Amino acid sequence: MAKTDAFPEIERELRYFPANTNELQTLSKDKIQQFNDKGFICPLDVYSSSETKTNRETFDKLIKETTSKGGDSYSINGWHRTHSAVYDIVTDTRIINYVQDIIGKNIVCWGTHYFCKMPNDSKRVSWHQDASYWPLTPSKTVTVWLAIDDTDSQNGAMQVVPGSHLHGQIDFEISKKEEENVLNQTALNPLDYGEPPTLLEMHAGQMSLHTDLLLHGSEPNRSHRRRCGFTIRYVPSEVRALNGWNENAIVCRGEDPEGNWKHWPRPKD
Ligand SMILES: O=C(O)CCC(=O)C(=O)O
Repeated sequence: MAKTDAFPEIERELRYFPANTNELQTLSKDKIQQFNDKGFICPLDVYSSSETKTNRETFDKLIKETTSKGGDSYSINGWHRTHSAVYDIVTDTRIINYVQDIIGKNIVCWGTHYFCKMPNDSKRVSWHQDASYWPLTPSKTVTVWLAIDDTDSQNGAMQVVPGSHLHGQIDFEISKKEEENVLNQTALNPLDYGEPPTLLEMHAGQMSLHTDLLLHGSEPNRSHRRRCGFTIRYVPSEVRALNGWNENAIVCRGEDPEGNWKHWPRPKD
């Protein structure tokens, strides 16, 4: 049965709020226009090749740690609070400069999640809107998807439906088991809501930005190469989190004058 709201008990404002920052740090006006029209920007350069190697080594350590505790390649969720190497990516000035151009100066990171498709991983991420999963209001989260490995059509790069963020909450159903969905929602008729899908191919060290109502997903990894992406969720501090979703935050730049978020310092590891 189609659903329109995963949290009917709380009132959320789910619509697209265009980026309109005055003093741009890094992005051009054209890029901001593209973000407002299409809902994403890709690719953007961040890390050098030696830094990318370090990011990969960090992830290799994290995956060892999680698998030793019974986790898998999708279990590293929210480790920015406990692991300094992850905290350092989340607060990297180059990433925050891009994010500031979209959401302004008071920047809070409330969540992170590595989506790692191992070689020949049969799982997909079905078409979905992020905001649909989150008890946050208003819907102003921007996601950084940082490529830890190269990502392309063969190893299950993320795809987006450009323009779909302008349609508010789109109906979805709870995914069927045979979909092998990493998450649990599947948007209905996704291709009716925008331009034909665009594949976000990137080299390791590059990143994309997408807004939380943009339809996106990814196919299984049909290659012998790993495809790991690190997602970082940022909001302007005025966004409110319900059901305790404000507990794992880092104020990455500026302040949180309303005290909406519980702020964590850099962990000592
Ligand atoms: O990495 C993927 O394939 C999907 C990531 C995703 O769904 C997200 O960033 O919200």
